[in-house]
Amino acid sequence: MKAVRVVLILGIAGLGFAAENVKKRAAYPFPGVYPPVYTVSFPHYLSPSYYDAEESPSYYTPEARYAPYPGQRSGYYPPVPPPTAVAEIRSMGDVEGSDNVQGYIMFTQTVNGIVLISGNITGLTEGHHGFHVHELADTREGCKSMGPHFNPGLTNHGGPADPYRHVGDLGNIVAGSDGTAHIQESDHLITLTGPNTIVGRGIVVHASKDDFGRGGDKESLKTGNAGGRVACGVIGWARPMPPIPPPSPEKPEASSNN
Ligand SMILES: [Cu+2]
Ligand SMILES: [Zn+2]
Repeated sequence: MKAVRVVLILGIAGLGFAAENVKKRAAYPFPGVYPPVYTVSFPHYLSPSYYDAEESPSYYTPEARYAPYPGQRSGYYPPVPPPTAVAEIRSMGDVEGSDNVQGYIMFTQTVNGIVLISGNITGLTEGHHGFHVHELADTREGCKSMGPHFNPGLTNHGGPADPYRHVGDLGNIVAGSDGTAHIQESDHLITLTGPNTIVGRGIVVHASKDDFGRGGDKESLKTGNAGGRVACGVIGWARPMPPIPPPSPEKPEASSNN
């Protein structure tokens, strides 16, 4: 009787493990395409400094509680900082003559899921440069160890506005005659939270213009023929930037008097 009970308990435990594995497989349909990161949580909520008004004044002033993030309606929102990431862009010597390429790129995820991308990259040649999130943050052999474009959906390469594209396809950045690209854009497909997060992956600036998969050859559907990797950076968590002030300085006390 005792033996039967032990077998039963082991059997139930075994079923539990099996169910756990099935769940992981179901949530992650393409094992091997990217590293097995099953849960990625936004760590700022866990950090005491984000709940300390001295350390992080912008989120805990009364004004901040009523300051909507871009795309929000006005009204009360809990003072939660937006997920924010940063990548320090540096040349890794993959392409000759690119040693001076450098800059920072900030990513801020808004409440409607749009990610704002901003920053400046200097030291570029004038013109268009392909700009992508790549699968890995590995720089052991320079930018080329960052692997292919981040592509959890196993699609062809495309432009940022295309319905089918790699998640990492952010298009081109454009450097002026001074070699500086000013980046101020948004993207609907990359995210900082959830299974398709770009945090912990790499961002690459290429030597040539990305043709958005319209080059008519095989390479175009993989890389957009964007050429060598002039610079790259690791995308990691950053301290959130102060919220954007609301369009009108209305406060709840003022509106309750009406
Ligand atoms: Cu790329
Ligand atoms: Zn791509």
